[in-house]
Amino acid sequence: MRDLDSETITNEVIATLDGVKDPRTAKILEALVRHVHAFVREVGLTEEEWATGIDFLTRTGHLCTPTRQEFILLSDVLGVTMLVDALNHQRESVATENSVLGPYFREDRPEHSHAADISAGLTGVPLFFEGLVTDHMGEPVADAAVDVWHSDADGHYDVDVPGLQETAMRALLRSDGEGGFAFRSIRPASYPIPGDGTVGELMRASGRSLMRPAHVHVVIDAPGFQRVTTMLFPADDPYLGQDPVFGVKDSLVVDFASHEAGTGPYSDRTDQPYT
Ligand code: MBD
Ligand code: FE
Repeated sequence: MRDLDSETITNEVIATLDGVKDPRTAKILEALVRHVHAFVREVGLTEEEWATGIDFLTRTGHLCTPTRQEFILLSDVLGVTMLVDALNHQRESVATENSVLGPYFREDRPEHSHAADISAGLTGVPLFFEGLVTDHMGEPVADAAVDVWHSDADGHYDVDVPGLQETAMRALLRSDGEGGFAFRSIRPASYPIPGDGTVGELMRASGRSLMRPAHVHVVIDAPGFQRVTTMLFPADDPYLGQDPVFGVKDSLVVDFASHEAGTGPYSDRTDQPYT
């Protein structure tokens, strides 16, 4: 009989990783085993507690569907998403900073033309959104794929708007010859992250608020460039200082300027006028 003390178990599991061919995979798996074992040892995990943990993760997985991504949300509220970002992106870069992708990106988003109204007729404060895609020397990048998505005035993404069947407030745009892109929509509001799943249980158990500051998601992709996954926040939002997913960075907080009715950018557009 071998002596099954706790260190022996850890070492035996790590020894099984000898057959892993790829050195990077071997390193990741070994560290994973060491840290998970150290965690179990440190807290003296009981059998009942581990069963609770497995049940929590199982239910998290069951919540993941094409329109709901509870594991991404879990990564977000545990700060893992922003930790991975911090490790992989240099702060001194002139490039737009990254933020979280979040659980509401959808592959099946419609393509829209420059300055199109993507609100699908939902009511709210009209929003005009313009951006410029450049390289780090400031040269325009034409024909970049620009994904945008955001919530409505109640904080609902299209999939959560009661009674809405259509896709709304999300679009795939292309930057024009000057690197510019634009869309019209309605202004998003601050809102709670989904609290009806396992992440909600975790947040309530730790007394944390679910409220996120309002934001517009932007993901920009162009051949030969690193993807930018980011979002912009209005500077007057009351929740900027307590984002439950740690996605707010100073450089991503911008002025959402107000305009007199009929005087804002693209207010001369008559193809899909606001009412
Ligand atoms: C969101 O809308 C979001 O952007 C993130 C990161 C998490 C939950 C809801
Ligand atoms: Fe979001």
